[in-house]
Amino acid sequence: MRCSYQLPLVGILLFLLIPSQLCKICEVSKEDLHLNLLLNTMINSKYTSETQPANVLLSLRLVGIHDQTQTQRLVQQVKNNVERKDSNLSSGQLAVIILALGACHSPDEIFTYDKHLLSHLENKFQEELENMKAHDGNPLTNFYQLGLDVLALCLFNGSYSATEVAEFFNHYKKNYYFGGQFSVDTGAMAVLALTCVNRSLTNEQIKADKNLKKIDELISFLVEKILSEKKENGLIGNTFSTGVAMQALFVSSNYYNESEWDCQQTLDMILQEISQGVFNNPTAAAQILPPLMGRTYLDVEDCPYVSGLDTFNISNHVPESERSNSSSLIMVYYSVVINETYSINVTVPNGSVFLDVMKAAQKKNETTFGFTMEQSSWGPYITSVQGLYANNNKRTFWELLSDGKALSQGVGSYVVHEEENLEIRWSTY
Ligand code: B12
Ligand SMILES: *[C@@H]1O[C@H](CO)[C@@H](O)[C@H](O)[C@H]1NC(C)=O
Ligand SMILES: *[C@@H]1O[C@H](CO)[C@@H](O)[C@H](O)[C@H]1NC(C)=O
Ligand SMILES: *[C@@H]1O[C@H](CO)[C@@H](O)[C@H](O)[C@H]1NC(C)=O
Ligand SMILES: *[C@@H]1O[C@H](CO)[C@@H](O)[C@H](O)[C@H]1NC(C)=O
Ligand SMILES: *[C@@H]1O[C@H](CO)[C@@H](O)[C@H](O)[C@H]1NC(C)=O
Ligand SMILES: *[C@@H]1O[C@H](CO)[C@@H](O)[C@H](O)[C@H]1NC(C)=O
Ligand SMILES: *[C@@H]1O[C@H](CO)[C@@H](O)[C@H](O)[C@H]1NC(C)=O
Ligand SMILES: *[C@@H]1O[C@H](CO)[C@@H](O)[C@H](O)[C@H]1NC(C)=O
Ligand SMILES: *[C@@H]1O[C@H](CO)[C@@H](O)[C@H](O)[C@H]1NC(C)=O
Ligand SMILES: *[C@@H]1O[C@H](CO)[C@@H](O)[C@H](O)[C@H]1NC(C)=O
Repeated sequence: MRCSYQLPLVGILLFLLIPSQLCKICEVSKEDLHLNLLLNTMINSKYTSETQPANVLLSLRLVGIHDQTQTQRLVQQVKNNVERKDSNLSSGQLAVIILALGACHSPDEIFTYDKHLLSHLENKFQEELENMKAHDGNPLTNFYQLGLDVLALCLFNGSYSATEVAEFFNHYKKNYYFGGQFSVDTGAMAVLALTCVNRSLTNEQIKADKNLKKIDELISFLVEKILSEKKENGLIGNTFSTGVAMQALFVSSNYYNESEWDCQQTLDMILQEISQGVFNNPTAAAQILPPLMGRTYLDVEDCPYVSGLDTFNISNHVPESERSNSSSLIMVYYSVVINETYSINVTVPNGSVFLDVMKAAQKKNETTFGFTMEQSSWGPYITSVQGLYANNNKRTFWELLSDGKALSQGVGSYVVHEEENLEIRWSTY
């Protein structure tokens, strides 16, 4: 059971009556210095993709940190992007934008785009479902984005069919898995979306709704899966899925026993990772901040005012990734694996990232090592190598590995080591 500070007075009185051990408070105080690090990354990073400012805006608003200058800057960037990219936005990108513009906006601020953007999202969500019917259950994007879609439609009163949601989220369970491995991020986003749908169905008092039962069972299944991905050290899935997993567990506490999750341990582990600079990407930082402060994406209409940005000690330096500045060179092995393996040895400055290795190889042989990429909220994403493109309808992608093990970071962040065996492999998920 989660106690939240935003409860009305009655809630606070109840809280005082409940024996304290029943109430798992798992959040950091706003004086915690880790927050400075996250905020610095969120605010001072140079954004390289459309969805980064939207993720940052959503995060700041949810946790109740307000700063007029920053908010205006972010809102403007988000709106510019919508206008520029409009029809090219994926469903989930549009959903994040709607969440960001709509969450906790002040009463004097008109949420101008609401109707237009929502109907746009309704269409995009339908296109995802159509694609699933036509392509063996594969959405245009992925189930994480379908979760975001339903969440935004549900929270802002867009129209969607609860029957379709119950049906599709249940029937095509393969979408919760990548390469046989349960995707915690995906399952947790679905729990948030389904919980919203559950609440609105329950509010509308369609108690006998058969969808409720299906949704209830599905949440239960997903929560169990998420908890089964809990690691010894407290992380759930990996470092980057833990935030959204925490959110899912906050809102679904009547689906598991208190003894099944030590929230404090998870929190401590995350704080340790923050100190080590692991959350140095604005999207990563934006995703972890709300759960650290006990907030979830379902709280968009229930916004506290915590403080202004000026109470935090944020430098105005662009956070630098800790790249070694030495002029020493290192040699790494690099292979492109399709049906055949194409190998090369390349020499790069110490401190280089995977992408630098790919560029060096490409320079040596464009035909064999040529590649394309797209900017995304997590940095550069590899879309093709040797002209062979990843395809969501076929569930194909370019997988990154080191010494045969899949990496948990992308080409723009992963720092390579001397004599490391790097590989980019044509795979299915
Ligand atoms: C779906 C998904 C995938 C799909 C993407 C294709 C598809 N069908 O959509 C698949 C399974 C192919 C995939 C691959 C990879 N992924 Co992935 N993926 C996700 C997931 C669950 C959702 C992404 C999404 O749609 N976001 C919402 C939309 C609105 O934002 P977006 O920026 O427009 O989304 C795009 C990018 O996120 C991009 N993308 C997906 N994964 C990754 C990873 C990196 C490093 C980058 C730069 C981009 C990227 O695909 C999205 C659709 O176009 C996220 C979880 C999360 N918390 O975001 C993990 C996540 C982003 N992936 C991750 C990783 C590590 C990878 C891989 C590097 C794994 C590997 N060893 O090969 C590869 C990417 C390699 C490459 N080619 O560059 C990590 C990134 C962590 C980090 N610090 O960088 C995450 C956070 C999962 C995790 N918890 O570890 N992924
Ligand atoms: C949409 O994307 C396509 C291909 O990626 C590009 O050619 C086109 O210019 C884009 N349109 C807009 C409005 O950005
Ligand atoms: C959605 O509808 C509910 C009930 O009709 C209402 O309480 C809520 O304020 C609405 N939310 C938005 C964002 O319009
Ligand atoms: C979902 O709905 C069921 C039945 O109305 C209810 O028992 C359950 O508590 C709800 N779950 C959440 C997370 O709201
Ligand atoms: C919680 O534990 C009790 C007894 O230990 C058990 O009966 C119950 O099924 C458990 N609930 C869940 C959701 O696991
Ligand atoms: C703010 O942080 C910097 C280092 O990041 C430190 O040197 C400085 O003392 C801090 N100031 C306050 C008021 O805490
Ligand atoms: C590369 O840099 C790291 C520290 O950044 C150092 O530990 C390592 O010894 C360096 N390797 C070489 C070969 O210079
Ligand atoms: C890093 O290298 C740049 C240029 O090569 C130099 O200007 C800078 O002073 C170096 N920084 C450190 C900390 O060595
Ligand atoms: C890999 O080899 C198989 C069997 O020879 C073939 O069917 C397939 O098209 C090849 N894949 C690629 C990407 O070349
Ligand atoms: C790369 O270097 C290793 C050891 O230095 C050598 O065994 C291997 O044959 C080289 N590979 C290529 C493709 O040059
Ligand atoms: C690139 O590699 C291919 C074999 O993978 C080879 O046939 C070709 O000659 C190479 N080109 C150059 C410029 O080295």
